[in-house]
Amino acid sequence: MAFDETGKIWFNGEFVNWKDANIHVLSHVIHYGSSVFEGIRCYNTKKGPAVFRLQEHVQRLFNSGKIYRMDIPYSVNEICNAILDTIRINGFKDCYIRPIAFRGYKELGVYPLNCPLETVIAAWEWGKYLGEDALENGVDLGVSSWSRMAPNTLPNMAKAGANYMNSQLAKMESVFNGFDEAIMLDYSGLVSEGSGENIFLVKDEVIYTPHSSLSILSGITRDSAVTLAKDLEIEVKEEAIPREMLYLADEIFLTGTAAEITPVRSVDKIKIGNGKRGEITEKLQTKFFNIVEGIDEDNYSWLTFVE
Ligand code: PPE
Repeated sequence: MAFDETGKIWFNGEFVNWKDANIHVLSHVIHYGSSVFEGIRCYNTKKGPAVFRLQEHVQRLFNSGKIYRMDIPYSVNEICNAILDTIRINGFKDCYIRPIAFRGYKELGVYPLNCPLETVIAAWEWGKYLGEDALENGVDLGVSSWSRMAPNTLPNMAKAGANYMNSQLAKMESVFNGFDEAIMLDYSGLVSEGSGENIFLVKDEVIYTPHSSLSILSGITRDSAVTLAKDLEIEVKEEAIPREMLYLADEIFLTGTAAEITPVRSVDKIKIGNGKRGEITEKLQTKFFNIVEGIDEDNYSWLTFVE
């Protein structure tokens, strides 16, 4: 989907025109992938636009920065407010927000600390991540031949730009093989996550998802799905999941800010359950969308209203 280039982007504390939000080709980030970022959604609820779990996303941005010794020169609150300002100035109701902090232009060489740290917030309207009918009919997954980064290589808990080179390899492979999305295993062969989503499976009414030491990003939608499931009195187990457990699941779904809660209908061309969106998946989806659309009460204070 092409960008609408008429909007404004927050660039180190000032709003600039979309087309003026540029950096030099010798910026550190371009050569070495030195960035940390977030993806956040704003929903047009019945009571006006509201950002989903704003504080948690911004806190994760700072956590990612901390891992890479990036001192973001703003407070969490300042970035939260800048995000709300970015939505307001662009007049968005429904949008995807991309805050990013990166090492800028000064010198090259792996050692990054002499380069300035730049902070940017952009927003645009981003529809359904895995296609229009994915939320209803589900997607087809392929287990990737690329593993997720091993624990002592790149930290999976940081949402860093460089991690997405791994994601791109897996995503391209899956698309060339005719799948919608890739699922990656960790270095030891256990189920980890998608190129841009966490994964859940349902077996005999119990929900399973890989625990945090299985090379996953600790997804905020993942946390939301766990919370909603527990409230619906469905048992949730965070544990190690062998690949073959995917094939035997009654239901599988993916979670992510962009992907929201997306059902999975097959893995490696093996039909999951009856090949349609499962009952528990649908229950969680309905609850999730009812909250972000402002139909159900936001009992968890997940929404920050833009007005
Ligand atoms: N794992 C990965 C690797 C990942 O990129 C995401 C989000 C998640 C899990 C889910 O995290 P959360 O959004 O907090 O529930 N991926 C973001 C980027 C997608 C993109 O293509 O860019 C997103 O969904 O915003």
